[in-house]
Amino acid sequence: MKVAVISAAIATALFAVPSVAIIDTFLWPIPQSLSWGDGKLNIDNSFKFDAPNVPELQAAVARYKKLIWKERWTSVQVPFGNATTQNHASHGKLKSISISIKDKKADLSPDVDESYTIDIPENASTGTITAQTIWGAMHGLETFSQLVKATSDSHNAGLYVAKTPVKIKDAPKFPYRGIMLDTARNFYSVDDILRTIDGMSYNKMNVLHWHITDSQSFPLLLESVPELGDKGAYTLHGKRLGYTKSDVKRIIKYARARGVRVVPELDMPAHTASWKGVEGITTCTEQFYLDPTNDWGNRYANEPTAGQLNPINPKTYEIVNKVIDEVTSWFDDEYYHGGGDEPVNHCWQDDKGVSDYMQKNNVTGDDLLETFLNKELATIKKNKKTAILWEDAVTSLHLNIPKETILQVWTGSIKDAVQAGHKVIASSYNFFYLDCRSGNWNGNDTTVDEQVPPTVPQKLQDYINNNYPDWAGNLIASPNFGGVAGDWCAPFKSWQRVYSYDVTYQLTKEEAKSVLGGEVALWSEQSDSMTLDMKLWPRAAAAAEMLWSGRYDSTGKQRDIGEAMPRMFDWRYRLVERGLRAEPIQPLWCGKNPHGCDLNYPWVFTHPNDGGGY
Ligand SMILES: *[C@@H]1O[C@H](CO)[C@@H](O)[C@H](O)[C@H]1NC(C)=O
Ligand SMILES: *[C@@H]1O[C@H](CO)[C@@H](O)[C@H](O)[C@H]1NC(C)=O
Ligand SMILES: *[C@@H]1O[C@H](CO)[C@@H](O)[C@H](O)[C@H]1NC(C)=O
Ligand SMILES: CC(=O)N[C@H]1CO[C@H](CO)[C@@H](O)[C@@H]1O
Repeated sequence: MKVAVISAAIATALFAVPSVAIIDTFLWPIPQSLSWGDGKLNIDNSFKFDAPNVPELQAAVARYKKLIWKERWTSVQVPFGNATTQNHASHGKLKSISISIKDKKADLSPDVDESYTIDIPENASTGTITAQTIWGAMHGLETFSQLVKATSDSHNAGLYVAKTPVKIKDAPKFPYRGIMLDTARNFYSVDDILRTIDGMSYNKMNVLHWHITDSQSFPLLLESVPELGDKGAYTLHGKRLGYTKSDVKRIIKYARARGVRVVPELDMPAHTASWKGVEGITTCTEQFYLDPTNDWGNRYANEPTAGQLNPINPKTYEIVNKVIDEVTSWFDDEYYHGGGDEPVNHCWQDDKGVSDYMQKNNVTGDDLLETFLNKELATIKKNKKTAILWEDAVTSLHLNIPKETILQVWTGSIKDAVQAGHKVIASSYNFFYLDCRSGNWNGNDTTVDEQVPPTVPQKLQDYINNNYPDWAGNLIASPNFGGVAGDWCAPFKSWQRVYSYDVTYQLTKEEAKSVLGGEVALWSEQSDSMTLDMKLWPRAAAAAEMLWSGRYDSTGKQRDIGEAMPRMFDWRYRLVERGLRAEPIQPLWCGKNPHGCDLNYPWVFTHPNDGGGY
């Protein structure tokens, strides 16, 4: 028996030394510590999980039992490594996995223990999964499902566990591993959301941040203020696109059963034009979002249409309180997202009542925002929730906001937010915005209308020619003429870009403790049911590994995108097999020719057994 110890940590070093077994099992996200041999242990037809009788765990066990027999996975990524150390058949068959849990009652909370271990001896009829909580055991079940493969791709092929003995010890690097869905610009059906939750659980992601409402629509059909959904939800082909209380309950229950928490956001006080169901609580209501000068500084809103909650109208707070009371009663998670981003002062100044008030009381728009947010935060607190806000109020406006508020950082610096005393969720648009580079949603965008590249001004060309002759040839204007097509956050964030996000970059050890994790965001101006899976997967999976396994392994070494590549390649096909329309990330040829598509010569791994091509 040969045993290769592969914590992804030392993988590169190990792959370079002789007699390392074939790399033929691709796990995602990679466990913190993993050792395996080269045995091949068949799974008995009567295989079962023995698990404590906790309903959520029993349901998970039933799900995974079904999944492994249905999936019958054979890797798409061709194995590579040392062909002289072939896997060998183990003795006997695996008849069961016995699951033991320390604390069967632990609830799915923000600080729940999600660790687990897997132990499958070489010739054993029983393997084990141990975990502190059922939520950790669910992650163990997922990893186990990834270890299981089919002997061939025929419909009734037998199953086996590759590379026994397998020993895994795993726990997340960050407790908060999220996806944000925006259901207001365009709508996603309940099924879309449930399917997204499936994908999250496969990737060990645990928070669905549901940005439910925005200026364009208010799809939440609340019972305390029904006018909001009645007037604010879209209708399409005669059907109202809204979520009832029972839809919401169904989503939360489905998510919980898969170890995923659901955190709601009703963005305010900006992004609220859709609150038109209650008259008089918004200012600059339904104006065109720009003023006639097209000057961005004079805009009424960042996106159509304009409308922002009126911060001096008592009725506004009456409605806001009712809404928060009801929403917090539907969503049982400890966290509640209060929005708070992109306030536009012009929208308030445009209102006579508000501008008179500002003058009389000598207060600015920022002061009004501070007052509004503090009232909102008090209502969230009264409902016993921990509030999250977009960072803007603190990092760019320096408002006085309680330190207990978690900040979601999308444009500013994580360090600033941490140093201001807040816990942080990392969502930099430069790494984690999955909607970027879809072109412009503005109609009438004529900026792209250029038939030839713009020329470099002669003066500049001369200067470069004279002073930097080496560069002279590069000075033909960008091949990307026509610009970025109005897309503020282009380019597209490739899976490698997402993967490379180091959320504790330049933080001290102490500061790093304030980073709870991160969240990829899919804003939906140009996404709906038709594109959802493709925009999320597999890129959200890249974030999932960074957040679960860490950008650095336990030895402090930065994880290698080249090492992740074959695993990501195979994982994408596996997500497709599991029902997610994940986007391809390479030609199929690349997975069939391991490392044959790498950017650098020579290939990272020698490949005497690359399996040969097509
Ligand atoms: C493969 O393993 C054999 C036998 O252990 C060893 O002699 C050989 O050097 C290895 N080759 C590579 C490329 O690692
Ligand atoms: C497992 O079984 C195989 C095949 O019978 C044998 O070669 C190997 O030595 C066994 N390993 C252990 C740990 O018993
Ligand atoms: C208005 O407030 C500003 C900033 O707080 C202050 O500097 C200024 O003196 C105030 N003006 C009046 C008339 O109170
Ligand atoms: C129909 C319309 O509004 N067309 C305008 C689009 O924008 C360009 C300038 O960018 C105007 O010249 C068009 O009149």
